[in-house]
Amino acid sequence: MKRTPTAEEREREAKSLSRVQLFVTLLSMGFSRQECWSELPFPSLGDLPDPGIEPVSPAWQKLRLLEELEDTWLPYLTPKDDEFYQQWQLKYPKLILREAASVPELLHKEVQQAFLTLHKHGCLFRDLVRIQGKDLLTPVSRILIGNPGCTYKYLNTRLFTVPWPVKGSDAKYNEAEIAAACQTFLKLNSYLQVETIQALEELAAKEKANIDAVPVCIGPDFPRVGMGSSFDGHDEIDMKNRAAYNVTLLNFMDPQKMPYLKEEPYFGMGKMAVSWHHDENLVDRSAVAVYSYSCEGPEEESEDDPQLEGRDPDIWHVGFKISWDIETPGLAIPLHQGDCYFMLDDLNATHQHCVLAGLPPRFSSTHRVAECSTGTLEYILQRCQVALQNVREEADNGEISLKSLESVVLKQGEEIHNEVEFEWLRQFWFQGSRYKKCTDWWCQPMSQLEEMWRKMEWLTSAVLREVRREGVPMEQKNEMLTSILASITTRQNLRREWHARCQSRIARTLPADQKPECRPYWEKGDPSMPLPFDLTEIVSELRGLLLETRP
Ligand SMILES: O=C(O)CCC(=O)C(=O)O
Ligand SMILES: [Fe+2]
Repeated sequence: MKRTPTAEEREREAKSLSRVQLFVTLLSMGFSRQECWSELPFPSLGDLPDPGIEPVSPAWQKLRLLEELEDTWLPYLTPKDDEFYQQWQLKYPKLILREAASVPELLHKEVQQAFLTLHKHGCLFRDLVRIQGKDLLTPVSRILIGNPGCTYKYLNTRLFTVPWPVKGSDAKYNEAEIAAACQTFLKLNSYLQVETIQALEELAAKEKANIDAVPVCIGPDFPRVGMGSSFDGHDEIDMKNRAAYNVTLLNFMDPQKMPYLKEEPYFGMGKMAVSWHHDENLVDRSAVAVYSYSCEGPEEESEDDPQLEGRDPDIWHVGFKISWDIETPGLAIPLHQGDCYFMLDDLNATHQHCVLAGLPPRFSSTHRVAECSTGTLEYILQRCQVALQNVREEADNGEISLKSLESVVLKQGEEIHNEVEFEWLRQFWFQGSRYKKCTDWWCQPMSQLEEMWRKMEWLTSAVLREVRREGVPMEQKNEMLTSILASITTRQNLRREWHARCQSRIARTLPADQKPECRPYWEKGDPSMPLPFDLTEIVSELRGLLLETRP
């Protein structure tokens, strides 16, 4: 039976409605829905990206919106609410919770021990991520474990896996305990993979049952609802691929040690450890499985007080909302020690989630199918080989001669040069020496990539020699210049940006082993390098040459 709302609840509901109406108004004004729901940290008054900000800019509108909504919230549900389970089933059917009791006790013990081991050895780190051109330190500490050579990129930060011991892996770890922990997360990965496939099958069966419930009188040719969705045709292979987790991103946060946590801005769900977001860099429609370990003592379990509104701020929760929908209430799902939840199929694309902090420290292991077509060591090594195929001969001093001066070849060479420098070397060294904490796995590959990159510096210098050489026909010069100028300009801009990031105030606050290193870096006139680090002069020279050779 649904109870009658109290006067207070009615008032709250009315406020929520006016909040909904405000959203609707903004939407009808052409305010993008993404802006209403952006997961990005929104600026406070003293924190605007640009003091001369236009009064109609999205940042301004968002600010206005939040000002207007000061003390009213959109509605959300917790298990205390009567409509909670019904709404979950209806609006969030691809969100699955498996409570701790359904997971084998031995696995709990092992996994929880593994979290504590990695924490004890100092293997988790806060990331200095970049959001909208700003450097921010995540409140949560993280480590990526997964297939050897795999990487995962989020918020402009490429994380490199500490390998788990898949067949054929020769990974060495600094401590036997760390090795055991990585093995445990591989075991958890297999368990969650099986659970995911089972949950996907159940979901497919449910969808099918719904389809079959549609009356047949609409005829055989009529396109039936639900058909052509994710579960037709090659469903079994798709299902397996979409549950083939290749990495897990571990999170840790102790709220007692985080004096400032952001308040959830739309629903008033309280302190957030992770703001609203979609998970990035995943294979389309792939699942995400999360094991949640809040270090709560049994005596701390608080009794649910039915008088209190909203979620219990002592308990960790995961929050969900539908991305484009301003009417469906959000959900705050309590997570107790050892609970697991699954985001199936396109849930991560259609919904956003956030993590709401409780009192105790908490770990989570978030298993994902990282989209790593351009994110594995194997891939980047192959790319570098392609670029270096243009080397004809190499002299003792490093100088090289080129095989081809064709513009497609030159262009590709310079693009790969940028890719290895900015997506791999600088990303890796920006994270200080953290990767040495657990394993030396990335040391040799990084030296190898740096060596290949160094040769590319000689490649670029050989190309520059050609465009400067007297007697080369204007047309050919023009083509060469056109093919390399964009990449070299990008290189100059990105070098400046990475250099500044490494020197930033926030970067300087990090402990020695996490201090960003600006690498590769060399001083002007370094005899071992053919070109300067700072390409300002070269870029203007090339621009000048391009003007001269214009047809
Ligand atoms: O810790 C969790 O439950 C989820 C964390 C999360 O959303 C993430 O790391 O992307
Ligand atoms: Fe997430």
